[in-house]
Parts: sequence; structure tokens; C-alpha cells
Amino acid sequence: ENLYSVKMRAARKGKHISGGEKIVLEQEVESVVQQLTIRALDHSKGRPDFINITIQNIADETIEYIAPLDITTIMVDDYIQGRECAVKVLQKIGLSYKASQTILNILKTCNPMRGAVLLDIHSLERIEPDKDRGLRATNIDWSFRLKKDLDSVLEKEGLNNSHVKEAVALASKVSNASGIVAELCWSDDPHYVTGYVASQNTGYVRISKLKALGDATGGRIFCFDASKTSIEACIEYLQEKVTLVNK
Ligand code: PML
Repeated sequence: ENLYSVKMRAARKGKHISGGEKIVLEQEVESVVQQLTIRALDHSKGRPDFINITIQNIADETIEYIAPLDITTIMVDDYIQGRECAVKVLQKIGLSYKASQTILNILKTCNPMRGAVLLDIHSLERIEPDKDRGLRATNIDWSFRLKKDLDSVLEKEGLNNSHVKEAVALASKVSNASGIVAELCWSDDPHYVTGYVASQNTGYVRISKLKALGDATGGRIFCFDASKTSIEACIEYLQEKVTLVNK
């Protein structure tokens, strides 16, 4: 199979606005470039003055296939309740109450970045090498062979939107990285208030409201346990390994 990675990022005055990535067959490259261009030009998050699209061929033998995390959804009345719920799920994963609160507070206050915060769960320090850019988990998508099936499965569950699809693929890779014990995420899209906590032991736990409508803060926190592996190995896996998720 001839596969290509297509990546888009859009910025204004050097600040991240939006991004996206797909791994597709050669014949899909053109339409995916168009789709990602439309997303980049969506002005709801501000008009970009810079759009970068890269197209790169991927060697078959470098690809890793993984299973997706199971998805559950918790409905909450408002984001206050949602955030309490997120702290509980983080504690269930094994993080202390203090660590869980710290994780939540960082996401509440961090500026939208291209990448994620990498947080050491023992020192509670941010350890991503580039604090402005964050750590980008990239080279991830659903396996093209099964995409149609996936759409019908997600549709039945009322989950067939690009936020969910992209987030589940990414969280499945992130939770598979050695050293990562949990992830907390909500979107920086002001119109999208659902977020999640993910880990190998809980799966992908969606929480219906994690922020107020209109709030443009959001992003991802990857929680790292340094006793398990080196930071370098973890970062290398998250950024470089080409991972396709199979349903
Ligand atoms: C994003 O698209 O920016 C992140 C969305 C995370 C939640 C997706 C969901 O499960 O609804």
C-alpha cells in the first residue's frame, strides 16, 4: 500500500490556531488536503496568516497497528461537575488527589499550544522540552482499511464527529506509550465543551462538559511516570512512530 501522512497547521502572528493530520492512501491525498485547508480557513478560532501543509510518504514496514481504547461517556450537568468527575477518574487511575488537581489547574490556565504538556507525576513539574510549542503526539490515524466500518460503529453510538474520531485515535496511541499513565484533554475550540480522561486501565472516558461554552482555552496533559521509562524514549515514540488504529 502506498500511504501518505498529510499534516496541517495554521497560525496567526506566530500563535497556533488549528492543526490536523491524516494518514491516507495516495488517491485520497488530494481530497484530504482540501478538507484540512477548509479546517485551517475556518475563522471561528481566528483568521490564520500562515498555513502549512506537508505531505510525506510512509514506508509500510515502519507502521505499528494498535487497538482503540474503549469509549464510555459520562453525562454531567455543567463543567464544574465535569471537572470534579475528571479528578475522580484521574484518582481511579492511581494519581494522588494533589496530582489530579494540579493536572486540572494546568489545563485550565495554559495557552493553546500545538502540542501537549508533559507532566512528571512525582515532581508535578512540566517536562516537555519546548514549553511554547508543547509535545506533539503525531503520526497517528485510523487504519484506512477499516474507516468505513468505524464510521458506522461510531454513528450508532452518536459519536461520528471529527473531534471524537481524532481524539480517540490520538489517545489510543498516547496511552500505549510506555511511561504515560493518563491523559486529560478538552478542546481549545470555543464551541466544543466535551473532553476526556484516558488511560489503558479506564479506556477513553468522555465527560460531556469540561469547560464553559465560548471558552477558548484547552489542550492536553500527558501524565508521565519517570520510573517506567526515559523521557526521550517516550517522546520519540509519541512523535515519530507511525501508528494506525484498527477497530
Ligand atoms: C479536540 O478536538 O480539540 C479535542 C476533543 C476532545 C473530546 C472529543 C470527544 O470525545 O468528544
